[in-house]
Amino acid sequence: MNRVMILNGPNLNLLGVREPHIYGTTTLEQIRASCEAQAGRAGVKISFHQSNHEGALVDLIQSARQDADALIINPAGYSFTSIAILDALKALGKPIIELHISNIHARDKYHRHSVLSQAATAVICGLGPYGYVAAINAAAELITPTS
Ligand code: CA2
Repeated sequence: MNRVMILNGPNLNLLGVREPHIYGTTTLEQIRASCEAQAGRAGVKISFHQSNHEGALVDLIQSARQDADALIINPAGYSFTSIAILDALKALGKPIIELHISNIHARDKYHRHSVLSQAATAVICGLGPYGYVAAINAAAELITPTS
């Protein structure tokens, strides 16, 4: 079965708890549950992670070279700063979907330009928690194209 690693960056453990006007009321645990359900429908196996630490995210991206067939990453605040995560993504050699819950292009100037998008196969933003469901379908399609 194809394997999709889902990575969540700093502060996403606070989803549903703080700033619901921006990030909504859905918790990361609820998102994990919807990812598990969608993985079953899409016929892929997922691993789901969250870390507040840049190096831990780099380690997980490196492990995806052996442990995954595609990567979905919501890099959160590291989207706008992390050359270390960019380098790890560039070395992955597998489909990468960069995901944001909010529409980063409609945000303030600090949240508009992701330095990681150049390494992504595709970028999904602004769909809310449904973006994770869409990203799992897209990852399955990128691993095994149906058309
Ligand atoms: O929309 C997204 O998914 C973001 O990646 C979330 C990041 C933000 O820096 C990006 O611009 C867009 C921030 C995640 C912080 O999550 C929080 C959740 C609740 C309360 C506080 C922060």
